[in-house]
Amino acid sequence: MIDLGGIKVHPSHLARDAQAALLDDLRDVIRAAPLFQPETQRGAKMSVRMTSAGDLGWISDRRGYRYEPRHPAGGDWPTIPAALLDIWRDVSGSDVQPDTCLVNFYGEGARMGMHQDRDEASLEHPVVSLSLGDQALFRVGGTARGGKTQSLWLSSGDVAVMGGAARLVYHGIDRIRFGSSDLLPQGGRINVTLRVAGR
Ligand code: MD3
Ligand code: FE
Repeated sequence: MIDLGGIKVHPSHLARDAQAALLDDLRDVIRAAPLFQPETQRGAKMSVRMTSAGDLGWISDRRGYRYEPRHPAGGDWPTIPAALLDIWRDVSGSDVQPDTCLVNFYGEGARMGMHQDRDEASLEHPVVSLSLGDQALFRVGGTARGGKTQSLWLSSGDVAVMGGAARLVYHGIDRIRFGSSDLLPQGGRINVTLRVAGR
């Protein structure tokens, strides 16, 4: 386990066969709730495509960021795959179940700027992240914008847990190494985050 400013990273938590099985589960999620490119309040499209599973899903549009009980095209979000709930049970240290699973897809050139995650109703629950596919350069700072940062390449099968003081650190994805993994036949990266958003 690697400690990156309070973020606990478990390298290769998932073996290749478990990664492939989860990818199949996520294909079912994406079939039921297609990926969309969220728009920021200022009207710019994010480069990452997203969808969600669970009782709530994260969306962003001209009205702002928030969790919603339905996909922007209408319809409930699909249920969170059981294999992801197993990972949450194994690493989160929380007895509350996650009610949302955000699926981020990074194609060639996609990135995510530095931000804090604070749209959840209570911020005492941890966030658990799983990386699948191409490697990504993850950057983490402190709880104030603009301070010192540390970087780490995240690889397919890595799991990270953001709890306690690390829950509110600034973080982002600077770039991916497109084509560095053969898990996704067309290349790209999927990151899934499990959260308690509604309580
Ligand atoms: C630190 N996702 O979905 S995962 C996000 O790889 C997000 O797609 C990135 O940032 C990705 O919000 C980074 C690692 C991560 C996820 C959530 C965090 C780090 C975090 C929440 C709080 C602090
Ligand atoms: Fe985040």
